[in-house]
Amino acid sequence: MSDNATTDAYIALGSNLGDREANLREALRRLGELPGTELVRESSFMETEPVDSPEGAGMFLNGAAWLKTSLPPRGLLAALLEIERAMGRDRTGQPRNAPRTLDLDLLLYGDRIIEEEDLQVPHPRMHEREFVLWPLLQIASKLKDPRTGEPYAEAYARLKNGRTQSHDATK
Ligand code: PH2
Ligand code: MG
Ligand code: MG
Repeated sequence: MSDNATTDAYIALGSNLGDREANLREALRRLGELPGTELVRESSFMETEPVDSPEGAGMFLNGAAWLKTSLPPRGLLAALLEIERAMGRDRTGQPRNAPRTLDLDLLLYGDRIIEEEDLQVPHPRMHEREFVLWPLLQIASKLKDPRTGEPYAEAYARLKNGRTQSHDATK
């Protein structure tokens, strides 16, 4: 569906447990079936090294999705958590960033800035994570950080440069 009460929302998808590709595909299907929600575009999937994860965590498959939705931010967040849960995500007694069948993070909700204990939009670490920005820019290359107005393409370029520069003191 699509009407003038819908908002563009961007979701990061990640999996490093079970059949990762099947998990991401099923998650995309479920996102498109949420009430008042249309899946506008999905990225390809990228295999990435685990970042900030417990020792021995497996490689991730990451992707991104662009939704148009009439769900409010908290309604969308609840729906994401419910999809994670229904697809076997077990959060009980797990260390931070433990391997997971599915992680769905709300990155952006229109231009909204939300600073609450359990919901921060834009996602506070998205601009420093290649595994988020690469698929996101693939589906929406002109997106800007609603706080600073900086194009995410510039944040991504900086990440890439920073990585080579850190190995080359002459630059
Ligand atoms: N998610 C995390 C922590 N680290 N690393 C990769 N490569 N991909 C992720 O999706 C990821 C991560 C927390 O959610
Ligand atoms: Mg995450
Ligand atoms: Mg998450």
